[in-house]
Amino acid sequence: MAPKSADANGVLFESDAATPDLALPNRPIEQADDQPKQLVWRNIILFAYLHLAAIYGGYLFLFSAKWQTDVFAYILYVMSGLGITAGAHRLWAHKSYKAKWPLRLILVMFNTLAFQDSAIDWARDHRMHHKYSETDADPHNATRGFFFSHIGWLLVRKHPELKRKGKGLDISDLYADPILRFQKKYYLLLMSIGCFILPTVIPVYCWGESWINAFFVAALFRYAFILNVTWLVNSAAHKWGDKPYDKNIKPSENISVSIFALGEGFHNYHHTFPWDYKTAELGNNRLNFTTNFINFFAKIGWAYDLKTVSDEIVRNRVKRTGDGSHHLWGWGDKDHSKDEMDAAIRINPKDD
Ligand code: ST9
Ligand code: ZN
Ligand code: ZN
Repeated sequence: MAPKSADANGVLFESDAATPDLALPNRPIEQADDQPKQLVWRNIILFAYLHLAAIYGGYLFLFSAKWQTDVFAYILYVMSGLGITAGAHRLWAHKSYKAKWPLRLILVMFNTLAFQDSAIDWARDHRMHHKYSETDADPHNATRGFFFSHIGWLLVRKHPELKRKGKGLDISDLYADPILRFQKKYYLLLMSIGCFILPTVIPVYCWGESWINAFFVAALFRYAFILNVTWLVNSAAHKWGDKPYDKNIKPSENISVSIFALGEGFHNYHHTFPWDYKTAELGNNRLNFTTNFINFFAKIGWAYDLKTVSDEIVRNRVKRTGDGSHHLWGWGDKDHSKDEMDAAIRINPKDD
């Protein structure tokens, strides 16, 4: 197996791997040059407004909105979150499973509520993030610091290296899907309706909420909250946590991020084996809501061809490149879940 692109800094699909435990032949590098940042004032002003409005929305969420509005905002958070995790991320960016058109339609609608740009653009940036991870061609290169990888990358022009290497990226599979083409073509209209208009109008007309509460809670607070949770995967989960699978990269296992990100914080595993539809190795999927969602649709046949990685390959990789924190290598380790311990076969057990 030879890597598709000689300068790749991370595997994207299984076919990129070149070692028996599915890594690249070369050790990843970290790189960030001091390219002057070209500020994009439109984005700076809009994001500053959004965050101030979201603080007000958070206050109204706690002290003023009707309970139905709060529940509605939570439901929108889960729906739009799944549009990112199960849709843009695991299905479209990584092709880690396939979905029949009704599921793709549901996911594209959920995805539009999230307003993180069209799924085609999201997946294109994300493929660059894996393939050229922690280099100038990575849109939110974490070696440029927490702020840059969190939100800063959306406030400046992209690095020329990204645009140059991006020309070689194959996204023909994304453009082949008419549902994705439709979303991209009418994105501005569909996103305005899904992310701002419906979330404001529904609470007002369905349970008599005030316009102010509906707009600031269900639209702006909910939107800013999901954005920040998503960005935490790029910032916090590229900085803090164990590296049981590959200690040579920044992405880490971050359970706190995972809880809010519907199962997407197990980022050291994910960057090691990005085509695994679970994005984690957990035996039980309690912290992986997205995996349970995909499993449900697999049961009814709408999701199929789910890719995962064998225990043997994971074990070999953990031994060769892990930082020693993998829970399978020690009984009673802090990460050893009670369920796993209960499920273990123990001969002549005695706890002392
Ligand atoms: C947002 C996205 O927030 C967040 C994504 C986060 C990803 C997280 C991943 C973590 C894992 C998953 C976990 C999920 C957890 C979810 C939990 C949920 C509960 N390849 O972009 P342009 C070329 S969006 C190849 O304009 P500028 C291309 O030729 C927020 N080529 O660059 C392109 O032309 P075209 C809302 C590429 O001018 C041209 O360059 N949205 C690539 O430098 C120009 O591209 C916003 O705020 C590529 N990747 O502007 C909008 N990229 O497109 C933010 C570019 O015609 N964006 N090219 O083919 C912008 O305003 C601008 O993109 C910019 C850069 C100012 C940042
Ligand atoms: Zn990452
Ligand atoms: Zn990914």
